[in-house]
Amino acid sequence: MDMMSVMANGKGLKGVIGVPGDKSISHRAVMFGSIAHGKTVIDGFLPGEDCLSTIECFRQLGVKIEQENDHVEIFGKGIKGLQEPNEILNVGNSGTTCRLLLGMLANTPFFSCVVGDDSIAKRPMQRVTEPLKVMGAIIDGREQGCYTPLSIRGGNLKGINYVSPVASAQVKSAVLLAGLQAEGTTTLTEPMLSRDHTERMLRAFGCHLVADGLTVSLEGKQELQATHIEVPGDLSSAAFFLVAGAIVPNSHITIKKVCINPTRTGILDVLKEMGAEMTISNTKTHVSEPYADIHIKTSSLTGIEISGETIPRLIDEIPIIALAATQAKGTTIIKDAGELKVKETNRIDMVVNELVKLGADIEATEDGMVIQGTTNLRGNFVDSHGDHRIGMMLAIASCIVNGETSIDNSESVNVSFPSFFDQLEQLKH
Ligand code: SPQ
Repeated sequence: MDMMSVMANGKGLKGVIGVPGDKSISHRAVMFGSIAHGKTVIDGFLPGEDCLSTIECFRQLGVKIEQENDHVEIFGKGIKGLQEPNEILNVGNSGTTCRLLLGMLANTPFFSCVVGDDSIAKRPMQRVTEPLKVMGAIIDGREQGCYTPLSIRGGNLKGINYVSPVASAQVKSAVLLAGLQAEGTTTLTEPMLSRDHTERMLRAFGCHLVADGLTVSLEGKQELQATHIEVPGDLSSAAFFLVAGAIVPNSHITIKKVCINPTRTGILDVLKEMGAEMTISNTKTHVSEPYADIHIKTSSLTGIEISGETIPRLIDEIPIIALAATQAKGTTIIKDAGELKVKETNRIDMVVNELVKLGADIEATEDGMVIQGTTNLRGNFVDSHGDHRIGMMLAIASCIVNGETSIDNSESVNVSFPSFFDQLEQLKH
């Protein structure tokens, strides 16, 4: 358990940086490359713990994968090239690995067991095991297959017309990946649009699918063909430095090549609405994912309400938005975000508990939080509770507090952003 002590230096954060590759895209590039025919090359891969868990699981399924930093080569032999694993597949802390892997294993005519860490054991898996069972997969596990450890025997699936009760990219992706090899058509409709990296990347691997509003549909028995994926920077990682740039006095930060897929850019809309002075330039597209450079400087922020369809577009950024709200004039209300309770931690409770320790005026509600600004935060002992996004939010908070902040379990940042503390230091000089 690492303890990190951070102090504000009063000089502001300045510089031009890049952030590591997008986590959602990195996972999918490894997974789709593993079931495609031929050699898939990934550049800009995120070598964080979550994506390395995905690589390890597919190696155990018999796929040859070579990885050096952000360069990955995958020698795929199609979905039928996957082999029954000898050992239990361990997804570590990664919900994406767990749920998308289950969707793929629903296709494979062999037996697998999936486990993860203590956090994964608390996250609901029924949201994917239920539709996969309806399609024909044989799944069991703790509490009737709702929680890990899970066992799965796949194969002989039938397409499904599934109306998902949650706006979740992991549910959508698991069902589509199962549908890829099923008999007939698979259609999924979600209540609000979740991130669409699976749809974009499946097309890049040669799959035909139809996306129309909230409904996605594909025919079964499709084979994927290897391709080259360049992963743009992760906006969810950039978000920590964007908020830092806005709230730390005397700051100017430019972040290069950040993914600006519209299903992920809720944070940019919210920062603009709060009054952040931010510009977006050099917009380009690679394998249907748009990316751009984002510049932000110290800004005067105002509280706003964040709710409804915006929530899935910024769900992972709510911890850092809550910190921004402590420095915004007036009230910020975050609603319709009950999904935060089933992330790596209960992120409503964790954000509120830890920010209260720093002196924030913040209250939890049933499906979000209410924050009054502006408050002068003060240093204290805080804890990431093993949640990477809480750890990084607290590290940015420590740049504006009076006094020293000690963050327990700070190593959790390695899940999605191993170079986070080094890059934060770089911006301080
Ligand atoms: O992979 P994991 O652990 O679920 O990661 C998180 C995160 O904060 O990094 C959530 F805890 O991101 C999810 C995100 O919340 C990644 C993801 C994806 O890549 O498909 C989708 C979102 O979850 P959901 O519930 O919409 O499927």
